[in-house]
Amino acid sequence: MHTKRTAALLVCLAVLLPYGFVSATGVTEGIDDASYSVGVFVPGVVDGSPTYEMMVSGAERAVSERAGTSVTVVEGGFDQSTWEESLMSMAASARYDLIVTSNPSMPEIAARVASTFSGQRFLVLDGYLVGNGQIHTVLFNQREQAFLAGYFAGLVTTGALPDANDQLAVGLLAGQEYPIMNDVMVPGYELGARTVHPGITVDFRVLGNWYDAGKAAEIVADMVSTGVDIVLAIAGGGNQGAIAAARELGAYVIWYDSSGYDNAPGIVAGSTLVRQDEATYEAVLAAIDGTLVFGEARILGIAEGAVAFDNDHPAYRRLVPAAIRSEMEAVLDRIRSGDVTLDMPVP
Ligand code: RBF
Repeated sequence: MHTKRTAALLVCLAVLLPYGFVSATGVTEGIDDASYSVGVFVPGVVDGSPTYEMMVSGAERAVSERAGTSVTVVEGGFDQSTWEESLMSMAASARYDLIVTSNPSMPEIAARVASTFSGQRFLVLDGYLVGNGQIHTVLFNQREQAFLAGYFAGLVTTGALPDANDQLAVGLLAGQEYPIMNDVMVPGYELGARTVHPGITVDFRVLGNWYDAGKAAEIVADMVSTGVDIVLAIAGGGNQGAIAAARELGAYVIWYDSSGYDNAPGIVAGSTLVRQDEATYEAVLAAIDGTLVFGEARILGIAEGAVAFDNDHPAYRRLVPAAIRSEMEAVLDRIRSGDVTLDMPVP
């Protein structure tokens, strides 16, 4: 029990504590011994990766709305073999009430760390794990999302835009292969494109990392030289290379997770959306307020407003004719009404 003297001392300390604090591993905003401390572990780097940018902004927004809470962002870098050790160190520090992270490989890694540190709780976005009482996961319906991208690619390659050629080939550039990419996203993209025209082929290429824009540009240039006129870019920092090649060679790019038109108006022709910022914001607030259910795994899609196609941006409206914009609206309605069903397989 606190005496009056220790209570007075605590008030003094709270007043004296510095606001804003830079650690060796990341940037902390707010006071260091906050009543609720959130650690964001980025498996990669934030800059250039839409899902990570949204995770960080969502966590920051949640913390800004609850007095006495703080957030620390730790970038794990591109050497995936070090991620588990970094996450172990974060848990071992006992600094974080909640560790937030994102990508389909993280639930398994978080589960191993959780079994070592039984008091540590995790929120994993863009991943799926049900029944672990220390972990809450939120996955987006990537079959719906990839289908929307493929449908738009199909409309473009069949002649919707001026730089489309007369071949029925569309591209997908991925940073690396992983089960959801190979089993859900590539087939979802293909299904979307072939719903527009059954003769469309998908040229699927793998960059081999999430940062090399130079190599991405070479790969996309090669795709374009074989007849591809639109490429879905899911390659983190590599996406900038896809844009550069498309600009030089007269092709188009589809952005995947956040609105991408401002990256290259007229080149980024379409953009699917996932509301990872909202999902992170809401789940972190719930965790702070004590209402987030650990052990639960959610899948959010078009019906929940968590997956969408950005058909409002001025650059999109300028480039894409009204008839094609209407076709995108119509396919979204068909999915919403259940006329087209694209269930996300449970990983
Ligand atoms: N997406 C990125 O944009 N940047 C990354 O650095 C990144 N790293 C990933 C690492 C692994 C091991 C896996 C499985 C996926 C990664 N992704 C990355 C893909 C990301 O989780 C998501 O599937 C795509 O961004 C599409 O939403």
